[in-house]
Amino acid sequence: MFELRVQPQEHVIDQGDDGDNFYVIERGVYDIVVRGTCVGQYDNKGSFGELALMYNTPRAATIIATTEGALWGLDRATFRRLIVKNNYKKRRMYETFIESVPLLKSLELSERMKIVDVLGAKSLQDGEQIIMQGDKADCFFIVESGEVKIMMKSKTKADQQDNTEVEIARCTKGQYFGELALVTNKPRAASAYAVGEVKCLVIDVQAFERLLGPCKEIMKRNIAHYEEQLVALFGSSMDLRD
Ligand code: 1OR
Ligand code: 1OR
Repeated sequence: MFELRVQPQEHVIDQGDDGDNFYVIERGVYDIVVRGTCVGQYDNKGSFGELALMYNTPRAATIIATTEGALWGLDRATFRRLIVKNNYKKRRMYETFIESVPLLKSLELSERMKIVDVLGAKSLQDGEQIIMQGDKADCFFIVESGEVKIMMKSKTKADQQDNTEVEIARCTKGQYFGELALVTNKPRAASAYAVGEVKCLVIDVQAFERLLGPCKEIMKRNIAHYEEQLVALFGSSMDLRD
């Protein structure tokens, strides 16, 4: 990889160009611009520029540095040698599992395979925290194996002594969590912990926006159920909406 320093307003990638490099962010904030509109941002972490190299397509977005920044670049040939081969393995490894995830049923096969291309895997030990209530959100999770416990403190009782975490839900194989903050653009509404050994698939917010649009209606319907249960548990649904 080679290091690249960038200045504010510098275009690292222009939409429509051919793909030359893939970039990993060391530092800096970068706007994601599609047809002149800013649709997202990378804030001091993440990577971009993989799509044109993976699928031999023109650059799908313009990436503009908004601060001084530093990037690590990987040239097209090296990227393809390392990543494309790895993606082939990943597709074979996760194909069956991804086909079994109820949330993703409404997608086309090719769309589900694109999800496989971008997903990361995370292994967790018993009791390990995966999400912390109140944190800023940058990814979405699907349980590959094991069980995840969702715990919540009431925000309206935040300054009271008895505000201990209560278990509100469990997620098992094939279920998802961490969508709420991404859909509502709010901090994490609850915490999540591994129960025993857990494997999760992780999708970053940009890929979530790009690939899971068709599944958002299903997620929103489930969020409506959260609100009903919140009223039953804490006596108000303020916590999710405010
Ligand atoms: P690329 O090689 O096409 C532009 O060059 C890069 O921007 C692209 O790879 C991705 O790494 C990154 N749509 C398209 N590209 C995106 C998006 C995106 N987000 C990041 N990139 N989104 C959908 C917009 C309608 C998601 C926006 C949050
Ligand atoms: P997030 O991004 O806010 C915490 O991070 C995740 O816990 C959240 O997304 C959901 O995926 C998950 N209320 C709020 N979040 C819940 C709930 C929930 N259940 C799971 N999560 N309720 C339980 C409904 C069975 C209602 C509150 C009592």
